[in-house]
Amino acid sequence: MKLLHQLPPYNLFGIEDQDFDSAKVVAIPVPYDSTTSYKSGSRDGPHAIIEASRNIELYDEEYKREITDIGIYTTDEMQPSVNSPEETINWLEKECSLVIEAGKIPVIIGGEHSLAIANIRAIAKHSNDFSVIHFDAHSDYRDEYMGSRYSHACIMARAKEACKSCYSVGVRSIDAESAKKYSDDILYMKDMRDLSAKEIASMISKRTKKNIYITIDMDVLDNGEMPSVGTPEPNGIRFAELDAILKNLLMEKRLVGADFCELAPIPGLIAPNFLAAKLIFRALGHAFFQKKR
Ligand SMILES: [Mn+2]
Repeated sequence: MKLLHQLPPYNLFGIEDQDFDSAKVVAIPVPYDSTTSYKSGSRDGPHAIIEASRNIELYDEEYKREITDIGIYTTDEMQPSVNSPEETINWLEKECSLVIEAGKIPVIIGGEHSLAIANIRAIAKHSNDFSVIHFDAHSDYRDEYMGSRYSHACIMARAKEACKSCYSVGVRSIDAESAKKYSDDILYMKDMRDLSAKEIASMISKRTKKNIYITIDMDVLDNGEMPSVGTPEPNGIRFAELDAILKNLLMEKRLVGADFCELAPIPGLIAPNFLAAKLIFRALGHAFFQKKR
């Protein structure tokens, strides 16, 4: 029964009567943070993002469209395995594959960043004609961390195995070995300071294919705007700048999948949760409402 006066349904952006068949995007929330190395709590990220997203306006004043026009379907929250991180990733990879086989774009709402591996693997199995664009304060190129190859500190090492073309943006924390090996595939924060969003987007664009997978660790953002992360690294990128980079990038590229990870909500502090929800809103708007160049 539908109430006469009811709150928006519990899904991304609180979309009424969401419909899988007509959806272009399928969001999978995964409350999982088993391998988090410093401060845990990103398992509460999906709930906080969905809660906040039910309270933002559906209308995008820039594109003069409602986000519902895209067709977004949110699944129930995926249950992580308590057996091993690898099993959680395998389970999620299967879910993402089902989304791809249905002809839709899988978007993971994290949860810790290692979840990205599942989505990247699923997409790579269907086609390897894409690049991974990775926004993160950390390089995440360690082969193994704290005994696991599926740690959130290893996601780019795993991503690189599935997809040869990877490019990281906003990095300001890296170990010596990774720096030696992977610096060609990294746009460091220190080198972005004097560039405009347009220039940054064009640098990324030149290094990547037409089809792109976007993985966003919330800690790429500056701690002032985004304090709700497990491993905060100072001197990050501003929301407005990231928004503009994504806009310019998605003017040219085609989005094949995405994840938004590592929001670890701080009780009582809701602004970062809204920021994360709005970032997803903007990213999807840029991907679907822009005239492609
Ligand atoms: Mn990070």
